[in-house]
Amino acid sequence: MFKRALAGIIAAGVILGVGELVAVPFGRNSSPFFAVGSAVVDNTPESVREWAIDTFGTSDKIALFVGMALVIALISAGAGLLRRPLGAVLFGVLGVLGVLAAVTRSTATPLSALPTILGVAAGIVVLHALIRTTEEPSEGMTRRSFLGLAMAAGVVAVAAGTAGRLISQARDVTANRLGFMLPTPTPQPPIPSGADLRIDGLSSYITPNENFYRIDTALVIPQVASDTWSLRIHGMVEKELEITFEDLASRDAVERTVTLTCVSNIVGGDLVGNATWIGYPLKDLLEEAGISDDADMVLSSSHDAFTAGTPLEVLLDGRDALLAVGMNGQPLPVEHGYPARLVVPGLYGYVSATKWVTDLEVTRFDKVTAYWTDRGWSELGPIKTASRIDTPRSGSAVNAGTIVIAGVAWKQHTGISGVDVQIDEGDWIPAELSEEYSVDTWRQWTYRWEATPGDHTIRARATDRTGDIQTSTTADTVPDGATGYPKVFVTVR
Ligand SMILES: Nc1nc2c(c(=O)[nH]1)N[C@H]1C(S)=C(S)[C@@H](COP(=O)(O)O)O[C@H]1N2
Ligand SMILES: [Mo]
Repeated sequence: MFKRALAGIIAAGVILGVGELVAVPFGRNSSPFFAVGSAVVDNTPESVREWAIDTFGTSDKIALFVGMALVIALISAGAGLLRRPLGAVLFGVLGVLGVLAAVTRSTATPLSALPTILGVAAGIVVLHALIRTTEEPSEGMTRRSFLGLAMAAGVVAVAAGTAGRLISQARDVTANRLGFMLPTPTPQPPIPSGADLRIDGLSSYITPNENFYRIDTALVIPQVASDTWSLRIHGMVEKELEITFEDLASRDAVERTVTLTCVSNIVGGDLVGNATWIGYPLKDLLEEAGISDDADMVLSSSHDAFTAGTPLEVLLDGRDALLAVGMNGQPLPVEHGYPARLVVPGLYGYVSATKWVTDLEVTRFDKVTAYWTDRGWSELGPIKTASRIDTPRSGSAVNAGTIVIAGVAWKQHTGISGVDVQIDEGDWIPAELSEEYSVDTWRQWTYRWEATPGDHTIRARATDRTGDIQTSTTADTVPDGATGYPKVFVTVR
């Protein structure tokens, strides 16, 4: 029993390992594991995705991989237990699903089927051989030969898988990125030191790249080299453009600090960050192509076929919507869209911040829908006024006396004019704000609280520059962003 289940699991390991190695020349999205994983991501019901992001946060991909490994182990153990040749048939059926997942990836070619086909063939041979050793012990096949064969197959699976991953990684764009020459931008006004209150436990005004949240649908980070990249601008335009880095070199780059926010950010969540981007004004590029008066949307697409629909109006109204190539003085980190992405102040990332961007189609909202709109999210995604309490942490115990409460607040492209703090059911008291740098970035705030012993609830709310107060009404992230007051619970001793 145990041996047969183990035989199934080892055979599955061989399928995945061989698949990973064969996938090397065909791109990593052709490996059965990643192809199926990406298909799962694209077809996950909204409620499950919500739950996964709430539960695992930015570790959602690791959670997916672990979950997939467990499901695969279970199914393949079952395949081992089945009467011959049913186990092989089950692997064959799973193979067909793997092939379907691989050839329907956006970057797929018919050859993307090969890793799964060869992997499954190898896996079935191994399964058959292992099970034979358990069935015919009298014909010279002993327990030892099961162990020997199992170990050999295990080694092949791990070696092939590791080699495949390592070679694929060696083909990545790390080296290309290191050689990327950032353009020298016209400097923006300096950020006043008062913009950053530097309080313990409070998010820094600028979010370092390595702490910047990452949200995307890419299981395998797209590897787009700067010398093969180009941006096509087409659709309802007078003349189609195809822009390369050579073309960009003769253009003036700008530098802009802009806060990005994810629509999946829950109240109090950390899917928000502020960076200084180097890039090229999108308005200039679009106007150069000549936009039709009938158009009202730009559908941006990425190398990995993510799409976002951005109102043209927003891209042309003079705000700092950028084709960004630099982030905090570095070329874009690969996971943040190297070599180029969009950054649009005032809109959630899912409708504006396309990473690894390669295509801008000038079109209409009544003609096309973007990736998340097809999955139940709102067509338009203006950022809602929000605040967050960074310190003290919820659930912490503090000593009575003066406690520094601090956090951030944002309403990009409108700006924040005030933040109030409430202790328990008391009055709302104005907090002190950091110096405002621009309406496109978040603002820090702080409040010194004379804390008395007991359990307390601290709430915060922001007011934007039009005088609108952040709403107390709680809303889920779907379809257009969570609302409600952030709160933390502290015990004062
Ligand atoms: N290619 C691609 N770009 C994408 C996404 C994606 O899934 N694929 N996700 C968007 C979303 S939902 C957000 S919030 C931002 C996040 O950008 P970051 O990962 O650099 O923080 O990227 C946007 N751009
Ligand atoms: Mo997002």
